[in-house]
Amino acid sequence: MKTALLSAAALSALALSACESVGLPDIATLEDASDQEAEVEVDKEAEALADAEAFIEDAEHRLAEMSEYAGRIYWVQATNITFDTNWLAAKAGAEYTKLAVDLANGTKRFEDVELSDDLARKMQKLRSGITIPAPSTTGAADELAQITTRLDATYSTGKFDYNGQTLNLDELSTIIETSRDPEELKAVWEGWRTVSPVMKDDYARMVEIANKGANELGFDDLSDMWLSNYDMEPDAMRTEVDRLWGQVEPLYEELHCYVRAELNEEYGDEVQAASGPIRADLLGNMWAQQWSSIYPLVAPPAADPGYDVTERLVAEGYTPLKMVETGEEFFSSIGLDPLPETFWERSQITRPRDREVVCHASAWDLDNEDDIRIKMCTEVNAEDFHTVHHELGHNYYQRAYKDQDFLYKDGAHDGFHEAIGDFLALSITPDYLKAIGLIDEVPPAEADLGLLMNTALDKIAFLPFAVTMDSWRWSVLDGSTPPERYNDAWWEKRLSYQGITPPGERPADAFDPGAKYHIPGNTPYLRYFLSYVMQFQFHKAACQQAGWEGPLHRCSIYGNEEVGERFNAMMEMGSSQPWPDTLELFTGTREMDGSAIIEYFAPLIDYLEEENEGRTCGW
Ligand code: X8Z
Ligand code: ZN
Repeated sequence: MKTALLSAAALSALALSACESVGLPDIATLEDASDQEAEVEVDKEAEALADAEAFIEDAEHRLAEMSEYAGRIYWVQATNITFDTNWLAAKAGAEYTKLAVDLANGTKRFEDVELSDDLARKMQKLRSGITIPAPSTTGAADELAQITTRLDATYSTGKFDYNGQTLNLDELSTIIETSRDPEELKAVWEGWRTVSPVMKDDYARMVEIANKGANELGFDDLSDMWLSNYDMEPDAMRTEVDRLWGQVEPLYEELHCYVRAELNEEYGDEVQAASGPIRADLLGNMWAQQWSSIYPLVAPPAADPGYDVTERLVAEGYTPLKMVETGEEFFSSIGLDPLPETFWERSQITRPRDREVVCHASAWDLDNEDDIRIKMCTEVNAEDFHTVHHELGHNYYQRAYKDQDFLYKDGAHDGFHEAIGDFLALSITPDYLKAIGLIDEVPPAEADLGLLMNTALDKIAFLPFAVTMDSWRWSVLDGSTPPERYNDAWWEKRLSYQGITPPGERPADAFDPGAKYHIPGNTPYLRYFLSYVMQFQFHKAACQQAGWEGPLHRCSIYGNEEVGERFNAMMEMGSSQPWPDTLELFTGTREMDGSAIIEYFAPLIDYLEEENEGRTCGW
């Protein structure tokens, strides 16, 4: 997700603060000597405060301009990767980093000033909000920007020759999703991972530079800096992640146990043993992060919902454009304004045939007014139908907080941003699909297990994957995993959290983390873990607001403007207040909480526990 924004409100506040500081000395002249000393202090304080206000106003103004300038260059590069657009993106990236680092360093002179909550919050955002900071040493920002651009472009243009054809990631992914031939799966899985060894030295150098940047800004290392963006101390946030993972881990273990047994039945002991970890290439996804593609292999008997969303979309003649229009219609149904005309003119909805692009889906806000867009390589299938809602969620959030000050034009925290669209997509229930004419009949209650299994394969399987991603990255950033251990540490964590293993020994030069977009793309991943917890909290709260009394997985807020209004009120707050306040606004609770997931999947949990009886679970 990228944002590029401009705050017009910034300058008037600057003028006001200058007036106030000019007025104070007159009052001081009327007082006696000791009072005057005190007044000098007060005067200094007031001056420092005015200085801080002016600094923030200026920072917001400059950042807004820079983010629009860099954002438009990034857009051009991401939708047309060439030598020249990479050059431009690296140049703009370096300029942006230099400005952001300058401003972050600029906050240091206000460390001892007693600031209003608002100013302190903005200072903190300036100090900790740079994802990959450079130190202010000459050349560092330029080198860093060249590395990050190269990593991004290497990933996005990655290919593998298979069976005499040169295949890109979409094509390789389709094989992983649909093939049931273990040899083919292994070849394609290993093949995609040939794109990343070349990234490893760049990655290690990037970590080295960015940690220097983090140190300069007063952080122990970059992992601490990333974890400083949650309105609590980094260590408290780490504990929070452990707590949330602890809430859902037992459910994941049941799912793992059940799926392993089904795969053992399908493929036999030679390919998938009945105990120990699961082979990563058998799970229907290039990174084993969402498993719904193997639903047919693990479907509970006699619980068939009677439809397959991919088949239905194809049968009804859906195009990528129609999928996005359908997504927009959902947001409209809860009372949100339609997307602007420019969204349709400027978005990239399908992969262009004639050039290289960054296909990984994203949502953009180019001008902080209305220039919101998505960039996708949409295919007509259930996964992309969900992704369309996910991306639109980012765009609707961006538009909802556009009247906030520049530094507050952001999610309450990054997990909120990821959760908006997914939360709405939880309302893609059979009732909803019938309402939009995609299916003719709503399946009976007996199909619930099938529906829940399908959702769990995506939403529950994802949780330990998300934990793995940033647990690995934090260990790299804090130095506990040095470059020579990058790949081994990756698989140790994959095994420990997910209970999965590669299909064969990994080559000595492998850099498997680099074969997942968010590592070369430097997108922190904790946000998705938090989102996958919170979207169920949002869903439960919304269904309660709607007066829904049935099972949570059958509840849809489609068409509910009352819920939409409360939801929009939460989105409008942006990041202007601590996230617990914003969470409370919509859900009535101040804590992230995994219990809504457990409630949502309760019938499936019973089923899994029964099926797993007598099996030794774990790995
Ligand atoms: O990267 C994304 C979105 C863009 S923010 C498509 N997601 C994660 C991923 O693909 O790994 C959404 C789910 C997790
Ligand atoms: Zn997203």
